[in-house]
Formats: sequence, structure tokens, C-alpha cells
Amino acid sequence: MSDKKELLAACKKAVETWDIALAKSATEAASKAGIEPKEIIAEGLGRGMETIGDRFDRAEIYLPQVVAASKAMGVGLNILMPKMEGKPSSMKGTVVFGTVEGDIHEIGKNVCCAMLRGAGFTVMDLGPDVSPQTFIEAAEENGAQIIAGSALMTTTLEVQRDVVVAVKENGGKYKTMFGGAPCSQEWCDSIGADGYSSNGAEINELATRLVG
Ligand code: B12
Repeated sequence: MSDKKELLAACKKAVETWDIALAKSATEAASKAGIEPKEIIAEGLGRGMETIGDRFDRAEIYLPQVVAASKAMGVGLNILMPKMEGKPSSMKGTVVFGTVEGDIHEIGKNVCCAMLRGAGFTVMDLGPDVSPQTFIEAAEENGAQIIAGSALMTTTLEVQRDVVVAVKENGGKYKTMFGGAPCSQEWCDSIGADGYSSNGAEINELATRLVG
């Protein structure tokens, strides 16, 4: 029986080498060994995606490899997500979550949604490319407390500001929280957002604070 470190290393390697079969077997093995889904994501699959991001930034790999790695990550996430659903009794609040308009990156959003569900939040995942108006409508329909938006590009970061403006124009009923590679605490403060987190590991604390 492999130890925890090896199981997490296999999950990381699966994403780094865009190995779909390994992503499936390693994630299942880690889960079967009793490692918490959020740890498998944070210390295994997610670490692999970090490597991919760094290698892409250094032009060592190109978009097809990134897409392939994203698929491997997706296979692992799909295995873990059902295990992270919160029990209705522990529901802490409702979050509508999307990647902002013009932006199709959704791995980070998916990780965050899984983390929040695991902590007992009800999460409406609106997918990628979500307009400010769609965020508001979804929040209205689902009685949400928080609107959460991911942006991975400097060009789409600006849409987070549009979401804050839309929330204010709508009566300011919802808290807003944002994240994604180009986003920062300073940026969120400057646009009047309620919260920021640089990673999925801290998002539960942030969301709990916002609904509290
Ligand atoms: C994977 C990836 C892709 C995949 C996306 C697959 C998918 N289904 O999501 C594909 C190949 C499709 C892709 C496409 C493109 N990409 Co791309 N992509 C990446 C890459 C390599 C990794 C992103 C990722 O998934 N990271 C892993 C996840 C787990 O991390 P994360 O997203 O940062 O999320 C974590 C935190 O940020 C935080 N978080 C995220 N969201 C939120 C939200 C809230 C509320 C909170 C609290 C926290 C939070 O928690 C998450 C979990 O820990 C990045 C490089 C990088 N270093 O980020 C480039 C990158 C983001 N891409 C980039 C570009 C330019 C593009 C394209 C325009 C390329 C092209 N020429 O076509 C297109 C985008 C088209 C569009 N309209 O959106 C640029 C953006 C540059 C910029 N600064 O503007 C980057 C930075 C690469 C680069 N250095 O040039 N990409």
C-alpha cells in the first residue's frame, strides 16, 4: 500500500504528464486511501496544474498540452466532486459562481466550487463567460448571499469591477468575492469587492466570513 505522499505525487504527475488513465487511477487510489478530496486537489492535482502553468509561462509547452493537462485535472475533479457535496443540514449559504464574461478559464473556478460544496455551501456553477447581468439574475433566482467571479486574464479582470457595479445598482444585496491569477487583494479593495482569496484552500474561510 503506497503512502499518502506517493498517492498525492501520482495525482500531481498525472496532470503534469496529461495522463488521463493515471489521473483516474491515482485519484481513485488516493480517495480510497482516505485522503480528503480537498487535500487531493490542493496537494495533488492542483500542484500538477501549477507546474503546467509555470511551464506554459516559460514557453516549454503549448496550448495543446495545457488543454490535455486540463482534461486530466477534470477527470480527477469529476471523481472527487460528488464526494464533496455538503449535507443539507450543514448548508451555510448559497454562492453563485462563474468565470467572468469573455473568459473561458474554468479549472480554478471548478476547484473553488468543489471546495465550497465540501464545506457545506450550496453552489450554483454558472460556468465560464458569465455577464454581470447573468450573475445578478442567478443570485436573485437562487436567493444567494454571495456572487463569486473568477478572471484569469488581465483583459477580463475589468469585468469583476462591472459585477460590483451591477450588484450596487441592484441594491447591494449580495457580497462579492473574486480571484484568479491576475486578481489581488489590492485590486479587490480598489473596485469595492467584499473579498479576495488567492487559492481554493482559503475560500471556505472567506465565504464563511462573508455570510457571517
Ligand atoms: C489552463 C489554461 C488555459 C486552458 C483553460 C482550460 C479550462 N477549461 O479552464 C486553455 C488552454 C483553454 C486556455 C486558453 C486561453 N488562455 Co490560458 N491559461 C491556462 C493556464 C496555463 C493555467 C490556468 C489554470 O487552470 N490554473 C490552475 C488553477 C487551479 O488555478 P487558478 O485558475 O489560478 O485558480 C486558483 C486561484 O486563482 C483561485 N481562484 C480562481 N478563481 C477564483 C475565484 C474566487 C472567487 C476566489 C476567491 C479564488 C479564485 O483559486 C483557484 C484554486 O486554487 C494559465 C497560466 C497561469 N499561470 O495561470 C494560462 C493563462 C491564464 N491563459 C492565458 C491566455 C492568454 C489564454 C488564451 C487567450 C490563449 C489564446 N491565445 O487563445 C485563451 C483564453 C481565451 C478566453 N477567451 O478565455 C494567459 C492570460 C494572460 C493575461 N495575463 O491576460 C495565461 C496567464 C498564460 C500566459 N502566461 O500567457 N488557457
